[in-house]
Amino acid sequence: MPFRFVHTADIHLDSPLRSLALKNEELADVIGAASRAALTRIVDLCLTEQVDALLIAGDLYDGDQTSMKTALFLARELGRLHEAGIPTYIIRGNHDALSKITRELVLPDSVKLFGGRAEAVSLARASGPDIVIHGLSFREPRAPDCLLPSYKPPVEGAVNIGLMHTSLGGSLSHDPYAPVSLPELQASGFRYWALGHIHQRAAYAGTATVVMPGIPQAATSTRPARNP
Ligand SMILES: [Mn+2]
Repeated sequence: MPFRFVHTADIHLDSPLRSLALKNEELADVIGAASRAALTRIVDLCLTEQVDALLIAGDLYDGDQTSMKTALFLARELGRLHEAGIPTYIIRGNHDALSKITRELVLPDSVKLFGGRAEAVSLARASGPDIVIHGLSFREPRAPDCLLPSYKPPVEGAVNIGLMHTSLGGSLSHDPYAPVSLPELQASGFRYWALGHIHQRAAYAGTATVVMPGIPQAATSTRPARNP
């Protein structure tokens, strides 16, 4: 029995667009709604495809600008998955590390929000190998060190999937966020690394399939490129 999932990251739900909003209020409204539309369409996709899980690899929220309205919208959307029996796995990235609303909001039981200590969650399945999902959230917006050594080791005999928010190798002009190299991820014993942070899609085949899904909205990034 195949295990099928949707992996996304960097939704930046209700991210404010300050510079655009100053110039053209109408356009800012349209683009401002894009992050919500993206999440709704991701949930629709999960339902249509009847996947086994949704993975969100950080920056679901956009810091402390978001309100309870944002949180209620999120709870409603993830509630649609909950009703369909599809669990959601979430880690926090640099933009939602300190988000208060995710701490206060009661999400459906089927939503696993990983904390600042690594955890590995086993999925019971009727047939096929066990699936183990590993996650670790940013405790604070800065994460200058590699997080890989903090993850639990892969469970032998199971298919291990890791969620990580990382700038990967990064570039010298950017601050590193939980830097890690592709060879390190490939050698980790995990089967799939569900990454987030860089708003440009990239996928690397190998012993571990490593995927940076990019921002789920259309071409326009809502964040300055320097600090995704
Ligand atoms: Mn990020």
